[in-house]
Amino acid sequence: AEEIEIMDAQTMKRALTRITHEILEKNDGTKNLILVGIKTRGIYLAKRIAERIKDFEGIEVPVGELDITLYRDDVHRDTNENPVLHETNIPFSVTGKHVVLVDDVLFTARTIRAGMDAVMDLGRAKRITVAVLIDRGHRELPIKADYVGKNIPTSQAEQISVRLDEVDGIEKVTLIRA
Ligand code: 3GP
Ligand code: 5GP
Ligand code: MG
Repeated sequence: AEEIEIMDAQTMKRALTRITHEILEKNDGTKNLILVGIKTRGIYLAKRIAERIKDFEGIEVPVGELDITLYRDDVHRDTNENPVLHETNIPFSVTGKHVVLVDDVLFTARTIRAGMDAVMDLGRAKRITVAVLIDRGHRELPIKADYVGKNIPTSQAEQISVRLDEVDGIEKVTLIRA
């Protein structure tokens, strides 16, 4: 398989810094802002955005976590994938808040949809938006990202690998071609 580098540590850092500024700009600061990371890497990205907000504004924004994984009855990644919510760790009220859902890669958007459902079950958020490091296309639902690190048009067969220091000990985004 062929692996092509898309982002390195510095471009990832700049993208997250830009996304942070965009969130603060659209939200008019940190008031009523909440970040919710989706399972492994989305959680670390949400924490990094919160760190930057602390640096820029001196305010600590709450970070919640959602564990949503796809249920597969087939080893082959294809259809028959349904997101299942395993755990919700959002120990604060979402009512009246602007909730930013954070994930590493946006693909079909079925995971984001499940995340929206989970947040809406907790209360009436004023607004829910979506931030992702990579948008690889192939949406299967009418959902878009509000904040995007990088758009990478992919084929169905291609895969994006997102590696983060906290999980992988390296900072790198690559495109993997089978
Ligand atoms: P993450 O937990 O960091 O988001 O979806 C579970 C994991 O599988 C994800 O890690 C993601 O990195 C990895 N993954 C890679 N390619 C795909 C894909 O095309 N679909 C899904 N569902 N997961 C993928
Ligand atoms: P969805 O299809 O629901 O948008 O994405 C399903 C889950 O798999 C999400 O958590 C998303 O981040 C992850 N995902 C989808 N495609 C890729 C990919 O190409 N690479 C990586 N690393 N994660 C992916
Ligand atoms: Mg993900």
